Amino acid sequence: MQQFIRKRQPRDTNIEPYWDLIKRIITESDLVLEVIDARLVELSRNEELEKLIEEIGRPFIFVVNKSDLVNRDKLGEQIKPLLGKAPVIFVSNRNKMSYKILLSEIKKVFSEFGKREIIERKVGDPKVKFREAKADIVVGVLGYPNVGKSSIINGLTHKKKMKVSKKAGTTHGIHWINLGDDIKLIDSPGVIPLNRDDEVRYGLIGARDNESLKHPEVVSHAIIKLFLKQNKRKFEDFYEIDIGDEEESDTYSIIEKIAIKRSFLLKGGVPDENRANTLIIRDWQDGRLRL
Ligand SMILES: Nc1nc2c(ncn2[C@@H]2O[C@H](COP(=O)(O)OP(=O)(O)OP(=O)(O)O)[C@@H](O)[C@H]2O)c(=O)[nH]1
Ligand SMILES: [Mg+2]
Repeated sequence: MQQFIRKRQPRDTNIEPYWDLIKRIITESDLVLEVIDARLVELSRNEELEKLIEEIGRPFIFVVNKSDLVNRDKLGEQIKPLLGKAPVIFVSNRNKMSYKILLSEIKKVFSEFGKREIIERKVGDPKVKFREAKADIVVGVLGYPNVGKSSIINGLTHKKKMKVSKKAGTTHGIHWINLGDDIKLIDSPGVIPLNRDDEVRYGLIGARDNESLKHPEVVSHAIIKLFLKQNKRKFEDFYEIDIGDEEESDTYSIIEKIAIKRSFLLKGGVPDENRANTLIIRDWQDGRLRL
């Protein structure tokens, strides 16, 4: 029996505390911002998180970040599944106005049920542990790693309060940040559990960079597929290649073309696909390659 207990799957021990942390942040919050990557609306939202927010009984807003990296027309189509569940606000760190719109949406949510009511509800809620949380309106910011949670907090407060970087896992622990006199924001590490084997999601969101991906080629193929489906022309222009009338699934020959175009060649003139894969992932994750 003892042995059986010791043999517990490592996944169990990793995932459960993550959900505990998320639950705690939601419970402390009066409103939750679910931050999503505009390029990958479906992949970067988490319906389990939304269910939990609803169960705990808090309103939330979909904050579709990095919207500068996506063509506006395409975005309208992508966010359709979100409509009707919660308000959807587009933001970008290239557009300061977008944070003002987000702030007015946050205030609108509160004006609907009033600050007093929030405070009364919290004082009576034994699960809300922080005294400061009881006295303020608290907005929890949640989302996958690297979607831009800390950037949004900096944008809302007009200050570089939180460290931002292109490396996933920048924020550690919970941080309380003042926004004006009566709103507190909670920045969180991107701890929404991902399936460990879900390399594509990790890679596309940028939650794992090229060096830490086990199979970068799978991710670069997924990026190409995304463009073949949504904006083939943009991909062709970016890499100055002609994909032609080839089968949509023939991502290998596309990678080969990129390698040749960039003169990524191995001995004997063989295209260096690995180098091309790395290039595509970096261009995508750093936001140079846009949908
Ligand atoms: N193009 C573009 N890049 C953005 C935007 N917002 C954030 N980024 C970039 O995305 C990367 C991640 O941003 P962070 O704010 O650190 O993301 P996070 O969700 O706090 O990440 P973790 O703390 O690691 O979970 C950084 O390189 C930012 O510069 C945006 O609106 N547009
Ligand atoms: Mg962060």
